[in-house]
Amino acid sequence: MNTFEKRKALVEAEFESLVTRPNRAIEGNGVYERYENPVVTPGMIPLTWRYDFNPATNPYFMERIGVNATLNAGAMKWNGKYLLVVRVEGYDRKSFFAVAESPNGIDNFRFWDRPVTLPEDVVPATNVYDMRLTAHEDGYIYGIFCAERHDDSCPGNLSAATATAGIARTKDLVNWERLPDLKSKSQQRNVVLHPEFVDGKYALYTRPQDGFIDTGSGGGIGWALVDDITDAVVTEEKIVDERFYHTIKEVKNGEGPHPIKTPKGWLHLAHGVRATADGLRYVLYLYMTSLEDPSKKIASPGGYFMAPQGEEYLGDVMNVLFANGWIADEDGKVFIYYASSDTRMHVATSTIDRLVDYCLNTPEDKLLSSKSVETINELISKNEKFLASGK
Ligand code: M1P
Repeated sequence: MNTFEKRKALVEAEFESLVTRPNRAIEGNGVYERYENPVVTPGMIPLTWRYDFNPATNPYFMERIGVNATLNAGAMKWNGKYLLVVRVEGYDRKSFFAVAESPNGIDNFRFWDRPVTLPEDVVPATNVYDMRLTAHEDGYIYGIFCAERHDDSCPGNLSAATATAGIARTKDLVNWERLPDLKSKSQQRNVVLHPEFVDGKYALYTRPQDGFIDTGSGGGIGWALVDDITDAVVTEEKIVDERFYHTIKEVKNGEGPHPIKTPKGWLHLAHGVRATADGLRYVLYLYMTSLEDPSKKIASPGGYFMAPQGEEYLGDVMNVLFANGWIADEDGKVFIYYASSDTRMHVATSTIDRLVDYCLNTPEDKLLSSKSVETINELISKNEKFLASGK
């Protein structure tokens, strides 16, 4: 065997063993189970996207196009399969979207033949990422994502950028129609389309921010009603889930995937960010809003729901969990897809019942250490009474 054949055989065998590696649940805290292996990694990107298979033009069977990270995936069930619309980031730092499909939601994810070809808006975006998928009751599947461009009002500053919500829609996840980017008085990232009309309008979870990174005066996760999704304009924005001093979401927060409708309210997954001496820390948290008014918060469990653990701490941007995709099955099982440290995708599983129980029975953050002690003492007293009763 020559070099080309030897390397090709080796690379193909490694790829196949990675893609078909079975995954196993790890017992957790009762709220959810993590899994042993990540579900999508750069090594699972199809070899035909990365290698030139012609020995005449690639005699060493070298990788020609590298993928740095597979992260922040939108998710949905489609024709009985679990689909992720993964943010794939090349060695060139450009992100794009690609669909990966699994028969069971926990392993055997394989990418479709080609990445998503997304039409541009009038002004092309330098980078696109973090798509939230919504199968809306109007019959379309929407993908809302961040469209990033250089901020040309700062010509001397190569790092000045703007974040806008890009909007595209599809009926088959292959052919995408690009709609104009969301118009809003502030920059926007983490914009998510609610799956139902509200008062006959499209409803968006927003994240107003003063700058590209800084949310500044943008008080948290917002809510805006839009008349026409083909020319979406935010006129009024109210804050649904606000930020607070000395909490997991002191610096910023953002809606994850669109909320899941449950008999007790809309169940939301979001990320919260706080500053540490070592940089920003991103964790996941849950909250619930009312079925009658999805912009009205009815449950706010204190603290984080999931935070980085073990190898999840390590990656391009350390100490980050970020989720913009989850799938609720008909039997109530929930697949939570999250990325760790902007590098790879994982899954955790739970059920709607357990997540709602978590939201309704986890004490709220009462914003003072003394109140946290009071809350713990209440649980201890309740337990002492119950255990003494001998039941
Ligand atoms: O690096 C962590 C995350 O930072 C941004 O999220 P946010 O706008 O909430 O700060 C995004 O760039 C996201 O893609 C990234 O994972």
